[in-house]
Amino acid sequence: MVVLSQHVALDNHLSVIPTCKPVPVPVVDLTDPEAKTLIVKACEEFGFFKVVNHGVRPDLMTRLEQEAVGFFALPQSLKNQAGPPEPYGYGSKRIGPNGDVGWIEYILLNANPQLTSPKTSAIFRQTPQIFREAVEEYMKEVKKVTCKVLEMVTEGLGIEPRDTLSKMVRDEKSDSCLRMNHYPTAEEEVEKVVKVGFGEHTDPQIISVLRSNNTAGLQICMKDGSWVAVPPDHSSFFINVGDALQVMTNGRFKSVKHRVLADTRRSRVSMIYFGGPPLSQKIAPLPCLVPKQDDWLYKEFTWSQYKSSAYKSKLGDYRLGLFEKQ
Ligand code: GA4
Repeated sequence: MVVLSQHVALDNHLSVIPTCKPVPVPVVDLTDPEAKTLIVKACEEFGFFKVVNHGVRPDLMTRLEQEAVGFFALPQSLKNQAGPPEPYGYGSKRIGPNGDVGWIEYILLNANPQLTSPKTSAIFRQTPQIFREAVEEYMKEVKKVTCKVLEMVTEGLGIEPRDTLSKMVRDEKSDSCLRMNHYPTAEEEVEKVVKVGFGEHTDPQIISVLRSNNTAGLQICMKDGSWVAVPPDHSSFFINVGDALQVMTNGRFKSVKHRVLADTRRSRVSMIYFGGPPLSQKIAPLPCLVPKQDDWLYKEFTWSQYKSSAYKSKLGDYRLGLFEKQ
């Protein structure tokens, strides 16, 4: 990783001076017998790691990327028919309902096919059937990786049964979603600067699994508040701890703050699977990790309560604050 300077200009343009202090991104080989120990360590230290030997066929990743690129290349008027997102559908520049903006266009899909909204159907109306198939195949595979990682987490932490976390994502009512982001290039010469693509935030769900093309942009925030750039790697997945997992581990794992700074000379395409629990799932520190309720740092809440609270917040807000015990 490369440490970048801290100043972010208010007009959404950035001047970035790399200081090139290398920080190792933890890399976990999922076939390594030590993987579970390394995952726990990475979740404690960074809330973030890269996964190799994950078993997802590279052609599934590139196929979805190509289909997404094809969708984003459609005329704006066609894409707009699938938007604005509420929260699913096509979005451009606006992120969420509370005034956040970025140099980005995106598609947000609910992973549960039973919950397709009119906006999601509009996405697939504009594109050939193979886009829908690419999404479905990719989601099936990335969900397996998500569950495998979550089972390594439970094993590494000594939580029983080992599907305590993965069953929340495997549940047919799981509120997981897939986001496909396009950080476009700029046409105007004056626009050819680094811009905030996706402002700093933490992910509300349990765990997020990101794959991008080979264009840089993702940065994570370290415990000391410094930002580090994550070198892109189109054949690996990047995993980050979400707010719900921070709560269930009573703060032992940190939901990592991250952002995307878009270099407008190269387009970046990413797809992120957010592993979320069913809406009715109760989220609280896991009793096997923290038996005494007095030691809980968070109140118990349902995923549905957390999600509605998140949608009332701005991207950069500290959303867990409302759920902390005094
Ligand atoms: C951040 C993580 C996911 O991309 C997301 C985002 C969601 C949205 O874009 O609709 C939110 C954001 C994310 C957190 C706060 C709220 C909701 C935008 C926003 C301002 C899909 C999610 O689940 O939460």
